[in-house]
Amino acid sequence: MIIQTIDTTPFSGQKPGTSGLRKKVTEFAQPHYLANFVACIFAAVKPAEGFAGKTLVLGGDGRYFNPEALQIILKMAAAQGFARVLLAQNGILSTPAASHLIRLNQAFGGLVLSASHNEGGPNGDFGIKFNCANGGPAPEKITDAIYALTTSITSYQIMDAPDVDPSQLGRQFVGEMVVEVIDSVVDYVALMEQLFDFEALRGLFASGFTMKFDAMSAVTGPYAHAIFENALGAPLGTVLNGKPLPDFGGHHPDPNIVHAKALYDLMMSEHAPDFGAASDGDGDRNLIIGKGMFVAPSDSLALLAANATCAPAYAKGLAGVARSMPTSMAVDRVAEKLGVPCFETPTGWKFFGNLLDAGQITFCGEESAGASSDHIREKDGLWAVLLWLSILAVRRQSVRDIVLAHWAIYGQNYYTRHDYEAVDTQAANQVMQHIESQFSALVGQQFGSLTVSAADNFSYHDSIDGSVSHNQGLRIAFECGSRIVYRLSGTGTSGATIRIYIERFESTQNQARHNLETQAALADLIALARQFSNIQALTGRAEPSAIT
Ligand code: G16
Repeated sequence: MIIQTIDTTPFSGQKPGTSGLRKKVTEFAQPHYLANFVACIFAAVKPAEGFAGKTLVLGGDGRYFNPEALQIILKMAAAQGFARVLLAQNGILSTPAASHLIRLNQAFGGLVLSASHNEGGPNGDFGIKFNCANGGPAPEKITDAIYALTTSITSYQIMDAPDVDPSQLGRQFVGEMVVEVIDSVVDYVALMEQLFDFEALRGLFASGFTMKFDAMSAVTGPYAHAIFENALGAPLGTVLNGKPLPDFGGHHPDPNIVHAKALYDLMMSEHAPDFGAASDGDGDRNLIIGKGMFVAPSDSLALLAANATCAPAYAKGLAGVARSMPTSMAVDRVAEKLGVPCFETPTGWKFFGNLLDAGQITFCGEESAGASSDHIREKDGLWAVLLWLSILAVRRQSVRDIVLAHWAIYGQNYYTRHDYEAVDTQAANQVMQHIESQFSALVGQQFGSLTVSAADNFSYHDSIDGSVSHNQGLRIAFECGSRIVYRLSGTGTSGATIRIYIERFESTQNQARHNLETQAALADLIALARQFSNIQALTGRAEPSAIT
């Protein structure tokens, strides 16, 4: 087989965002576009001794352009001298399963082809991210190096070889490189069996407990069938939309109450099962809904931490917890009560990696519907569902009762996120500048019953590797513990998305104010958030595009 050197030119805009590079399929499918980026990844991470003897894990969420991308990457990996690629059968590999496979096989790293919860199909989004040997997303120093290389690349190498058949389990070759096609579900299920008491969970389902899990025609379908219906004995039909489709059946594989509306409506109806859950395109996010009770991701993280000992893997308790900065502070109160540290990191799972590797935290999570533990280095949708089931199996209460009991002990953090999507990038930057320019004037000012106590642009100092990440979101804090946070999304593919996160704390003393309608409970802060940002005048948007 011959290694070809292909001349190319740098493409502008190949800058990795919060989680790898995400662009429209039409952009990725341009000649050399994907290859350029992959070449820059390999160049950025190549060790001095090269890739000889090393293993790469490869797969994705099955979205449009995955099959073509797999073949390109396999031939480029062979040209780079990798010894072996572990390829998920048919390319179907969830992000958490990829993280596990990398760790289990002591691989050099992995490439995951996914744009997560973004829409798929020929006009939808595609994405690619590199995960390191610890199983976690590449840290900023690597993504910065990749970006720098994309601005100067002039050629890449690729093996001139026939395509691999990703449906055939077993060994194939690209040149001298072994391609081992594996069933990625098996190892993941084995890991979940180590963490959770499957016997107890089988008992829960045997007792008549009912559940619906919406796989959203995305990657978790095969994993969910194997775990819930095969291993735990839940009836067939427990898993909805369980077949991964390249266009996710035309739906947006984002597990929130907007895009998983059918599940939400079912859970709010009189036919609701005991428990409802969903996961996203690549299986790292989770949605949890009880009968008549949606559980906000920030609350879910706090509840999982408070009840962690319900699962055997966490019976000894937690070393510490971490949350991304815009995530509500509900988990902070749990950490305080448990007497363990709580870390505040920037948005993006990569920032949890060092804390997990150093054993300083056991659980971490984000408002964007991600939660996980130290079992891997990614967020894990099915893990969150299994931990919830473990809690329900031990406590034998409804989700609603568990949430209400939690608020009675810890108080309640009312929380909402208002997204302004596809805003003109320049206008979005103006909004951020406008907010920041008022910081010194705002501190100490009173607005009705709310007094601003602090305002800053969040910088994160990583205590493990000493790195500092600036510009991670604008925070305005109030004396009563309420907050407004502004951030520009790092995962969108059209224009800019402004996210406004709003939070108010009601203490346990104030039971009368518990369980109010969220938007009503936050109305004064929402009005202030719009006033401080001047968002309507600067962007022309009177209302957000999405409220979650
Ligand atoms: C990715 C990251 C998450 C992060 C989210 C934020 O999620 O993996 O850690 O919270 O992006 O997105 P944004 O920058 O748009 O607010 P995912 O599930 O898309 O990979």
